[in-house]
Amino acid sequence: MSLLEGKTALVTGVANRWSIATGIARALHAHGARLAFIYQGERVKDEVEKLAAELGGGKAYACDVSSDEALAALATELARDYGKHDVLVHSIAFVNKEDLAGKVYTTSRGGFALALDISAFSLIALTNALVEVLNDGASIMAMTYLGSTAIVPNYNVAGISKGALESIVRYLAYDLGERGIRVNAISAGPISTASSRQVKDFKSMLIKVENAAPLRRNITAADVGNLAVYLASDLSSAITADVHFVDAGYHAMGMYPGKDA
Ligand code: 0WD
Repeated sequence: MSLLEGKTALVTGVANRWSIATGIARALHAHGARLAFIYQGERVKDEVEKLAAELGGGKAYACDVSSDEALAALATELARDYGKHDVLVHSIAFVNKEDLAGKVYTTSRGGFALALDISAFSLIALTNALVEVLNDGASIMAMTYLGSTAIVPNYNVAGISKGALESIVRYLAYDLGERGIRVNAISAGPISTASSRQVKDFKSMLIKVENAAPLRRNITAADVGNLAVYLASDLSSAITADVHFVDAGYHAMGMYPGKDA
């Protein structure tokens, strides 16, 4: 029997076929999960609907996570079309491009609020909207990055929002633990996507990882998908409130030998 047979998963954050959420959706589908998707707006609707059709014919709902009305409508639609869900994948972030370069202290009040709202608070908002749609024993996972706890030049307010997101993961794990619902973060190494390419000098991050990580390689969205399957499955039934790295071991390095590291 497949690891995720009989489980239903809501996947957020698919923008196109390079999105990390696309890799996660493919892996969840391959292991037997039934999928539902949200998309932010018309710009990405076609891509998401195409992927949904390819991966089992699940539904795709328009939902901007900055809108409480849209989240409430989503909860109603999911309950109507699917009943309960077992997995929630949060793979959403947004930061103004001008805040992904230079000095953190130049971040505007508005840019900070926007980054934290979309990239961190949205996990609270999604959970609150969907709490009755989730089965007891469900698994929630959120995408994060090393820039939450370590300085990654240019990642800036994105890193600050990931710090908040990881803290939210721990508090939600406590809130929902009495229902057996687990909440974890996946800390992925850099992957070239529409979002990550907004970070100044992003390509140099890929070169550094390849040179310095214990596995001497970068990771793919499929690597993230494999970890997501484990976190979605009953194999991780006692695992919650933690940050799980899928970064070829880069986070464990304290000193980087070699001129390109
Ligand atoms: O190196 C990387 N790519 C890493 C990404 C390393 C480690 C973590 N992450 C995280 C990101 O911070 C994010 O949380 O993984 C998550 C997914 O990022 P991604 O796959 O790199 O980026 P992308 O393909 O752009 O998907 C993010 C999507 C948005 O894409 P666009 O390009 O359209 O902005 O998040 C969605 C949107 O589809 N999104 C929203 N969805 C609903 N409501 C909203 C919103 N308000 N804003 C963004």
